Amino acid sequence: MNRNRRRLSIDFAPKATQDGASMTGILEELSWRGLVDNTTDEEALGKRLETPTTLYCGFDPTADSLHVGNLVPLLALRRFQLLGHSPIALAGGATGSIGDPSGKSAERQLLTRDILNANIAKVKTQLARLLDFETEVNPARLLDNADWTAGISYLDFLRDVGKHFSVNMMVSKESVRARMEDRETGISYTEFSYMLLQAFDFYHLRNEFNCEIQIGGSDQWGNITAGIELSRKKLSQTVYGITLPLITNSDGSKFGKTAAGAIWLDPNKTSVYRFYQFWIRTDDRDVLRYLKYFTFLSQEEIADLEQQHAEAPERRTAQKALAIAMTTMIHGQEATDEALKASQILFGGDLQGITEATFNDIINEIPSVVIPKENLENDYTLVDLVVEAKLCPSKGQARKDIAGGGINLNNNRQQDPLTNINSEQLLFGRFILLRKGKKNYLLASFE
Ligand code: 545
Repeated sequence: MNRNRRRLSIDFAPKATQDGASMTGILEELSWRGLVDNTTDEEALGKRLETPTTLYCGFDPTADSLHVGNLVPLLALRRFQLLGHSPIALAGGATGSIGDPSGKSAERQLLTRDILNANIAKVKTQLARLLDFETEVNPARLLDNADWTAGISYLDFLRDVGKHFSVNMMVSKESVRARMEDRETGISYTEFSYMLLQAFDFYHLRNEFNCEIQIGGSDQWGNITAGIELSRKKLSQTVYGITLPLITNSDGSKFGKTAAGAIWLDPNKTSVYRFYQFWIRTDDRDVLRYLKYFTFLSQEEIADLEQQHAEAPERRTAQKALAIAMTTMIHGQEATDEALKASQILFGGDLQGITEATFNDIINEIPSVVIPKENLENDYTLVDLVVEAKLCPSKGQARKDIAGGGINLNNNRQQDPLTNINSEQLLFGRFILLRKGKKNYLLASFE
């Protein structure tokens, strides 16, 4: 865990004390951030939260990485931890082998054992990175429900768990009802049974770890309340549920998805540069909401950004604060610095020190031309290049533009039309970034 500890990029607040005053507040904290969708028995829950408790949220390894949407409940676990509660991140080694029908309009494809195992390993690493496992009073735990489910026989499960559920109640749950109404797709017996597994987890965690609260997105309400029922029936214990809102963009599109697909936390799936760009491009109407949902900036800091945003939205101060906070949180300071630097490149910034991978992301956004590499062997000049790249219509015009200082090569201004172009100017052995005027970028790719 030591390695993970070092990767945490915000400091955890001083340890919470046992006195009520510093312990209240998580519900207020979540509320002002707009993070409470629904709770069971709010009054009793508020009371219970006056002293430290244990809570959990589950993540099924249905993919090999978490995406930005999954961050909301994961960061909520951390918000609880910062206020003195003990979070459990649960990786669904068992439930992931079935697949939650909640919010899904069609039956899932079962994953193979191999894929599942690979996914579990990766998801566990990501879960571990965002919580504090070292703090003394209320360290986080990472559990896998395969550890307590895999060994139970089918008969025992039906006798000890299934018997407590009425099918009548199960079919009335939103996740099942929606699929029953769509007779064409329907729902398999396997997915129908999913809520029993999640309910059993909550019961088990209550019993073994004194876990009293489960949180999740609003799609998890049915599964969470099933666990509350089971704990009441089998243990005569009261446990609670809190759901968080599912995030939607103001333009009605789905949060966290771009034309190129989901925004993943794994930098091999979504580069740090693209991750940074995703947050920078947040709509003006959404940015304050997202600062509250996702960052650990204080109420005052966000109020300050709100004011700056209202005064001069075109400066995108709020978007920048959001992008920096999120990229630093997930990828660390160094990678964020590179992403920031890379983001300046199409605004004339320095190319020094940019990695090839980042450069590849950037050039995706601009037009390019392919030029035969052999050209470089003969006395190839800047004039030849800008004409061949069709940045200027004729050699005469090219000479004029260059002499006038309007042409940049790899973001360096050129003034000599006869500048020799050779392999030394190539970035990553094949590229030259050309710019005419302030904004007209073009990539020359030598092949
Ligand atoms: C399993 C066993 C439990 C408790 C919970 C679960 C998982 C739960 C579920 N959750 C979703 C999920 O998505 C895939 C993660 C990618 C690796 O399916 N039945 O596992 C999402 N969850 C986070 C939020 C969610 C939910 O992880 O709750 O609402 C999305 O924001 O869809 O004992």
